[in-house]
Amino acid sequence: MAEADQSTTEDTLKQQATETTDGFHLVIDALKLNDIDTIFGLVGIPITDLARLAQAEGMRFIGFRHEQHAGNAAAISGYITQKPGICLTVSAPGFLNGLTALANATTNCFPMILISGSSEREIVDLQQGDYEEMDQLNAARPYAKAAYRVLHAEDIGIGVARAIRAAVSGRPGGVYLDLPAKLLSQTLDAVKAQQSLVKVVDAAPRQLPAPDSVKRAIEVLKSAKRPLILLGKGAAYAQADAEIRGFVEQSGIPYLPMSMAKGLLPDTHEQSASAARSFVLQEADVVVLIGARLNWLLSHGKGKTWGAQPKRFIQVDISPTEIDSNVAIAAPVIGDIGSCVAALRAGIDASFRQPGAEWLGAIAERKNRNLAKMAETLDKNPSPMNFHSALRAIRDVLKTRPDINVVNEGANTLDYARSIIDMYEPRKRFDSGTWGIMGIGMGFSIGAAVTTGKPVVAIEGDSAFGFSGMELETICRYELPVCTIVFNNNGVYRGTDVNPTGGKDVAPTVFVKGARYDRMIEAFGGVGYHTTTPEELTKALLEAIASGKPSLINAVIDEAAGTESGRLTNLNPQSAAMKK
Ligand code: ADP
Ligand code: TPW
Repeated sequence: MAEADQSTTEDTLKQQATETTDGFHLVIDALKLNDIDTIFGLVGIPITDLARLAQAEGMRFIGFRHEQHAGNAAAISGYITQKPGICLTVSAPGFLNGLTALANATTNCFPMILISGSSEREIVDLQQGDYEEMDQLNAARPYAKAAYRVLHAEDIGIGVARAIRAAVSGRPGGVYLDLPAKLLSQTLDAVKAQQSLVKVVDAAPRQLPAPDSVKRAIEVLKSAKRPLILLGKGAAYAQADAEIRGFVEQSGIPYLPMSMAKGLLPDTHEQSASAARSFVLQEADVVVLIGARLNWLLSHGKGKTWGAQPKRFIQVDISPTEIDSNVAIAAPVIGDIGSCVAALRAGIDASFRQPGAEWLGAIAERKNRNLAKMAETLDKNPSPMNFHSALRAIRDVLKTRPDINVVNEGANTLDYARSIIDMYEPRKRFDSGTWGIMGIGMGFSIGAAVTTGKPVVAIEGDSAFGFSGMELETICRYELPVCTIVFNNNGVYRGTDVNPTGGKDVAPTVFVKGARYDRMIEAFGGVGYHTTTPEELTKALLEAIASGKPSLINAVIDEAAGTESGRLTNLNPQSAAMKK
C-alpha cells in the first residue's frame, strides 16, 4: 500500500473510532433499515428535528394539521402495504390526538406505529408539571396491540424492531413507541450504534393451519347444502387474492364481501351474492368466514339477520381467540389466510360437490329481483338530487377507472355508497370500518394517495367531512390527486330537523344551510365545484379525475333525503321512541 493511502485509511479508522451519532439519527436509521420510507406526522418539541432529519435522509415526511389524520394516513398505509405505517407526534396533546387513530387501527387490525416524543421519566413519574407532561406509555397500553418505551439510544434498534414485529405479525394492530426527548439527543459511538440496529427478518411469518383443522373444515363444507363464503377485510389485507379467488371459483360457493373486502373479487362476479345479502345470510347452512369477525357488522352471528336456519361456521383467522367470540364455531382454521385458503383449496377433491342448482337458482332469482328494483330507484332523477341519483353518477364514472381508491364515510352516504359503488380491484375501498368512526376521510385519502400514487375519490357525508376538513390544505400542499365529494344535505343524517322549543338554536343535527364546501379548497389553491344535478356531478368528477388536481365537489343533496343513522336505526332505539 502506498504511504499516502495508508495514512488515509488510518485517518478514516481514527475518525470512525471517534465519530459519534445520536438518538435522532438512530431512529431514522432503524426505520430506513427496515424499508420504511414515509412518516406521517405533525411537528413540535421534541420531534421537529426528527422530522427534519427524516427528510434530510431521504424519507418522506407528510405533515398534517391534526395528528388524528396523520395517524389515519399511517394506518391505511399499513393496511395497503402490510408494512407498519408510521405516525410521529409531539407529547401529551399531540400524542392523544394520534391515539384515536392508533386505537382505530388496532380495532380494525391495521398495522401502524405511533411514535411520540415524551417528557423525562423523572419528571412525569413525580408529576412535577413538565411542558406537555403525560404518562403516555400507560395511556396507550389499553388501546394498542403493544406499547414500548426506549430509554437508551443503544436500544433504539431493538425498540423499532419490536414495534415493527408487533404491528404486523399475527393479527396486525397499532403499536405505540415512546421516545423521551432525552433519548433523542443521547450520543453514542457511531460504529456501536450501527451494530445495535436490527433488520427484522420475516416480520409476519406464515402460519400454517393444522392439517386436522383443515380436514374438519372440509368435512363440514362437504355436508353443506347451502354454503356461503364471507370475505372480510382480513382477507383483503392478506394479499392472497389469487388463492381466495381460486377457492371461491373452484368451490362454486356464493360469497359476500364485507365492505372493505369489496373488489377482492370484482363486485360484478357471478358468484357475488351481495344483491341477495339478507336472503343468503338467513338461508345458508354452512358459512365460511375468511378474515371477517362476527361482530356488530354481522349482527354477532345471530338474531333476525341470520334467520331460523341453523348454521355451522367455518372460521379462518390468524387469531385463535377470535373463535367462539359470539357463536360456536364448528370448524376453526387458524393460520394466515394465504396458507389456510391454499390448504382448503387442496381439500376440494373429486368427492366435493359444488352447491346445487336449487341454492344457486334461489340466490340468482333474489339477486335479479333486487337488482331490478335498485336499477329502478337509481334511474330516477328527483330534484333536488338524492343519495341514489348522485351515487349513480359517481358509480358510472368510477366504473371506467377501477384503479381509483375510494374512501367513504357518513351515515346514509356510507350505507348507500357501499351498496351502489362497485369495486373491481382488491384494497381500493377504505371506510369507517369496525368502529363506524367518522373522521377517517382526509387521513385515509392522503395515506392512500401517498402510498399508492393513484387517484382517490372520497365520498363524504357533510358531517363526516367536517371531522378532517382542514386536511384539504395538506392535500393541496402535497398536490395529491384527491377528489373529495361532499354530500351536502345541511346536517348530520339530514338537514330538516327542528328545535321543538321553537328557540333560536337549530336542532342538534342541523348545520348552516347551503354551505359552500367547494370554496374551502379554493382557499388553498385547489379546484372547487358546486353541483346540484347528476349531470353536473358527472362532469365535475370526470374533469377532477382527468386533471389529477386536488379538488372538492360540493354535491347538493335533498336535505330531507337521509334517514337517522343511515341503516343503523336498530342501534338507535331512543331516537325512534322520541319520534313516536
Ligand atoms: P370485516 O370488518 O371486514 O368483517 P374484520 O376486521 O372484522 O373484517 O376481521 C378481520 C379479521 O381478519 C380479524 O379477525 C383478523 O384477526 C383477521 N386477519 C387479519 N389479517 C390476517 C391474516 N393475514 N391471516 C389471517 N387472518 C387475518
Ligand atoms: C368520531 C356519530 C355517525 S354518522 C355521523 C355521525 C356524527 C354523521 C352522519 O352525517 P353525514 O352523513 O356525514 O352528513 P349522511 O350521509 O347521513 O348525511 N363521532 C365519531 N364517530 C361517529 N360515528 C359519530 C360521531 C355519527
